[in-house]
Amino acid sequence: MGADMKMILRWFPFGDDSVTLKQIRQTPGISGVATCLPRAPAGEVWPLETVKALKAEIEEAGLEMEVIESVNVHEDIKKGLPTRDKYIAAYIKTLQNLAYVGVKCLCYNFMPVIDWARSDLAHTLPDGSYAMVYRHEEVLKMNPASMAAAMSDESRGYSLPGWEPERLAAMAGDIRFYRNLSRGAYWGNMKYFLDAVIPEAERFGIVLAIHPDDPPWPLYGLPKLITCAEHIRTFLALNGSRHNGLTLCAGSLGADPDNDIPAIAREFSGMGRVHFAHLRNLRRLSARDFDETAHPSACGDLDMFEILKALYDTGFNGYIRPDHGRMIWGEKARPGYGLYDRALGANYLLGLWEAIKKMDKMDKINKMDKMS
Ligand code: DNO
Repeated sequence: MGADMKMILRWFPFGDDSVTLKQIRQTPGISGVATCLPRAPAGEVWPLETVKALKAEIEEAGLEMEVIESVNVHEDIKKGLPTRDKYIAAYIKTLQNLAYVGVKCLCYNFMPVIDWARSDLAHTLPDGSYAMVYRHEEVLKMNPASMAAAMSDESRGYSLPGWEPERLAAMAGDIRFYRNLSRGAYWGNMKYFLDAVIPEAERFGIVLAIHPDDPPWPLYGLPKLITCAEHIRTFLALNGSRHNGLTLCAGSLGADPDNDIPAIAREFSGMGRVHFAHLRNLRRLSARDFDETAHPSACGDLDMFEILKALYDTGFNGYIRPDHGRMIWGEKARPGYGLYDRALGANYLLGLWEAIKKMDKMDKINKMDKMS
């Protein structure tokens, strides 16, 4: 089967984004958006009427809504509390509603308490652009609550996905809880969730794509599971259905110099288990410090050509989105999610993809010529 991906952009509805659907529609090569209900509390069913209306708005703009990022997993599920069954039932109902309106892929994460962490959301790079950066020592000097406060100060009034108010309110207690939970138990809680949800996802025709932990190392004593190839193997083996898949987040996994991203892409896409790819670049300043950068290989430490080639060679036919962009050309937007740098990134990635595809075609023709 040939590789055929769709390039999409992340977009937040209900006025929670500076970027408009019209702008996205005018960006060459973009077929749709990855979206969500930004303020939907974890554990509650996403109402069918709301997702129908969201889809109608997106389709009216000439775009598709095939990917949702994310439906957050309620903390009681991650903790393995008796109340988890009721939240899992709600999750399944949400999946059903999403599938009903044609959603095909769901990106989610199973990170305890905090979704993603940075020490600064608007660090000035040498070219005068702003980017999100991570300095491990600075993060350790903060506590999750002070980091949350700093993150929301820098969010320009937009909701920060993964830093929802109800999550912050329970943060201190949740962290204490996780410090006493073994990693084995945490894997067990994940399996319990997957074994309940994946058969339903199969029934609804929707694939799940877990997002790796960002950054991919322990923080504040919290368990970090989806951090490297070995753990991804364990994760995929918890439930062998292809509906139990991965979001290949190059930037999250790539922060750890030990992670070989093209090899990871090749292995798991080769198994048909990568359904979504978040492609961004970064510059590592040490094994635990990095700057997010523009997408091209030359701007950071990740080789975007090799990553896309690995996906292409393994017949990837899921969704790709450029990931966090820098803030350039004076744009004021949600950190990481302005239009300009992501549009540049998307078109750079599309250019690489076209070249890889055409080179492959030419190789095949040359081989046939030699045989005849
Ligand atoms: C950050 C994002 C994450 C991601 C979730 C998926 O910018 O990459 O918030 O959407 O981890 O559940």
